[in-house]
Amino acid sequence: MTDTPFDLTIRNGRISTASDTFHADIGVRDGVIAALGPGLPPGRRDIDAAGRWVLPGGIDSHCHVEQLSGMGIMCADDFYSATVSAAFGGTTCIIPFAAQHRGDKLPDVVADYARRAAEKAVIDYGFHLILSDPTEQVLQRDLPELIKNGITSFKVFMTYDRMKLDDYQLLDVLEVADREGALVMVHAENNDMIRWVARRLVERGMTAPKYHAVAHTPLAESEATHRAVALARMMDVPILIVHVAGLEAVQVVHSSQALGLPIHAESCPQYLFLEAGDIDLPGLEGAKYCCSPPPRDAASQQAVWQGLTDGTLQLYSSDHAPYRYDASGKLPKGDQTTFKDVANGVPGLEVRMPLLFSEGVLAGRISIERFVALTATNHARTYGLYPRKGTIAVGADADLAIWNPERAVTISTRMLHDNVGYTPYEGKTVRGWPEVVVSRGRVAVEDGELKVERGSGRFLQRGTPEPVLRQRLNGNPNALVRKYFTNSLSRQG
Ligand code: DUC
Ligand code: ZN
Ligand code: ZN
Repeated sequence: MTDTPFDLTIRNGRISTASDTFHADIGVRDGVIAALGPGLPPGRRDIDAAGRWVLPGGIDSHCHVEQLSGMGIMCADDFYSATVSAAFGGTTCIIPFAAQHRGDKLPDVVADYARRAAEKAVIDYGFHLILSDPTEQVLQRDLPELIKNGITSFKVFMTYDRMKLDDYQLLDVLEVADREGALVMVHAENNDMIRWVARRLVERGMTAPKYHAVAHTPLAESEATHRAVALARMMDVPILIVHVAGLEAVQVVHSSQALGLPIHAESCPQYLFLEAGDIDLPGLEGAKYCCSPPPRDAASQQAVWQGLTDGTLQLYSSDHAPYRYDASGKLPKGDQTTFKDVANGVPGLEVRMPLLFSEGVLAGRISIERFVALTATNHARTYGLYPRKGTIAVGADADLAIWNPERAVTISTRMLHDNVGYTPYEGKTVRGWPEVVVSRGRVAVEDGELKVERGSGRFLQRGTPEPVLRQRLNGNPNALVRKYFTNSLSRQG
């Protein structure tokens, strides 16, 4: 078999991309898809995918790994456990955050995350920034430099006392993103509405985890979403609203898009499969389900399904924010922990794709092509990785997941590979599972075993996000800020 042109051939699979489904073989050489078609010659390694669906490996563009939260709590997953867990769930690329806390020097923050990821990651990864301290140094020197080095997106918070930017700072950040060619991701919740309600709840002894969902009222989300849209509109720059949870927030995004505004949005499994009622458990158990925004009600779940189906929401990410149900994470004050102290976030890296495959595709809510778009292709396009990642095409990285659509799996903490110690989806049975996962041509997961080495994942320098490129073509030269303060939409990125 020494004269074979391929290191790996995957034959007889049913392949889906974001636009097409067809039967073909895939020939892989040097980590890249080298051929696609019927009857390819055998590879040094041959995988028969008859009866299986061969899909692009997932890209999870919103997850928190080895990151200190705004409250100073370290995530339970490091770059090894997080990337192993991702791979077992069919994800071959992640974009977690390098998080700046106030006073941190941005280049040092990035260097620190880069070093830890390079030592441990088993699949490819990029970074977004989290900006909490947009000083002149950050805005004028650090961000332009980091964007040139392939970190072309950053998240900003409208809530959390220690992370939030005020509207003036948000405008500064949007201006830099526009000038330098980056995409701003917005956590849209009104800090003062949440603080005001939370304080009164605590004063009245209503401290159980379920009150987290009361304090984080859907109005705080929809108000901030609306304000973020207005700020982006004034600056005429695209933004991406992350983790959209509530019906009204979906409506704000939808109506902005109907006006032709470049508003992009993401949602997550917890807003499809959990409800606020899940937080209402005895004792502090509900802390396991506390995330921000919190899961809402059936009408909001339905709105999120609709948004994912009709294109209002382009991305489906895990927002994996892993905290153990103990003093290291969810319960920093033991049995005295109030909902205000609980570390915000739920795990989901490994089950993100199986949940949507089962409840979206096999249950008939979305097509397989839409599944691919929502879990892989749109992430690559949105964050400057396309067409290297996120599709099955000659020349693309061979990042693939071979799904058995017949296999039923009952989700349990025991079978997962993260370090969280619980899953919000314990006991839920899904149909369909990614049995073989290929990362840059290397079989990463097979027969329930990890086949790749710690530290073998690679950092991805990302290009200019497509929303930014589109805005340069379609932006409004008469938008207030463009008309008076900038000359052109066609800047270098
Ligand atoms: N926002 C996130 O994106 N993840 C976890 C917590 C939060 O507030
Ligand atoms: Zn957030
Ligand atoms: Zn998050």
